[in-house]
Amino acid sequence: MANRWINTLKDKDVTPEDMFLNRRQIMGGALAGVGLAGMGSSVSAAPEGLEPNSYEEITSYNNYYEFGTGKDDPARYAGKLTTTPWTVQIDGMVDNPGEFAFEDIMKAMTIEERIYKFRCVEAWSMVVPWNGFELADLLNMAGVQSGAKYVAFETALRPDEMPGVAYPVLDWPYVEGLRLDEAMHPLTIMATGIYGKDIPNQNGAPLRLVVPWKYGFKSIKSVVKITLTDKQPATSWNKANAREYGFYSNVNPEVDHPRWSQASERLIGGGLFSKRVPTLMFNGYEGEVAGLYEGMDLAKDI
Ligand SMILES: Nc1nc2c(c(=O)[nH]1)N[C@H]1C(S)=C(S)[C@@H](COP(=O)(O)O)O[C@H]1N2
Ligand SMILES: [Mo]
Repeated sequence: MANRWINTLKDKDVTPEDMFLNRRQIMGGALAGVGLAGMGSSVSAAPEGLEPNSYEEITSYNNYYEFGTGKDDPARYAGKLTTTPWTVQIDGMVDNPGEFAFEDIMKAMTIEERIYKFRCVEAWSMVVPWNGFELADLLNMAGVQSGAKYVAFETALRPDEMPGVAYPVLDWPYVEGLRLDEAMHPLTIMATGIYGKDIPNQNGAPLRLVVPWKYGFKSIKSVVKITLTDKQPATSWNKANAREYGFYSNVNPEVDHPRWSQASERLIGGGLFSKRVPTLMFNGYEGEVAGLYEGMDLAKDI
């Protein structure tokens, strides 16, 4: 599958900046004291007291309802998911639509490590060292047309490999969406690895969205389709319960879930010493992303 836009980036000149950006690691400004602004000049380390979770923790406590609703179901059952070959269809309002092989996307993209806090709407969180590429790079290669305003995502639907889809917990396939400016934000990545290894099936192999300032369910796994559109896309959890789950779903300690508080969260890990910490606005990425929502009422546009 040769495609013009895939080849274009592969052949581009590598500048010293690219080399630096390959190594950059980002934590939220409020967490690391270094945000996007600091990115050009220094590489931030994980802040004291907020070490990345272990590989074991990140890959054994999961939400991936296509494999069951228990936290250990994905690790148990997602091994059945066939991830090679894998293609991603990119369509809608783009100049270069097509069905792209995962390996070709990987060859074209710059893979970096991003250490992000990950906050589930269920009020638990982890710190994950992802490997991946900026979604903006992929969208730019697809050539986003001027009328596009949103990006819709879809997960694979394989009844033979996914025991959970036999149950109508959600309206399968799992779908998600972002506003175009959110999708193009440099913090928004497609993750393809964890701790430098290929991302395990239970975490969304071979590629999944990661939007660190939003509740975890926005970070849709095992993506097979990306569609540029001028209409706000439907999203799985919003379809399931619009009162509890909005389109934006930005992490916000001041807006509680109708059934529980979002003011604090349980940091996974540490066994008995697993601690509760205050939840930060936009999960600690307020400095980077608050501007996207200027003028919006975040208590209303949940
Ligand atoms: N396709 C799909 N994507 C999904 C989910 C899912 O059930 N199906 N769960 C979401 C939820 S609720 C969370 S918290 C994260 C969990 O990601 P992790 O298991 O890598 O921590 O994936 C999100 N992406
Ligand atoms: Mo979640």
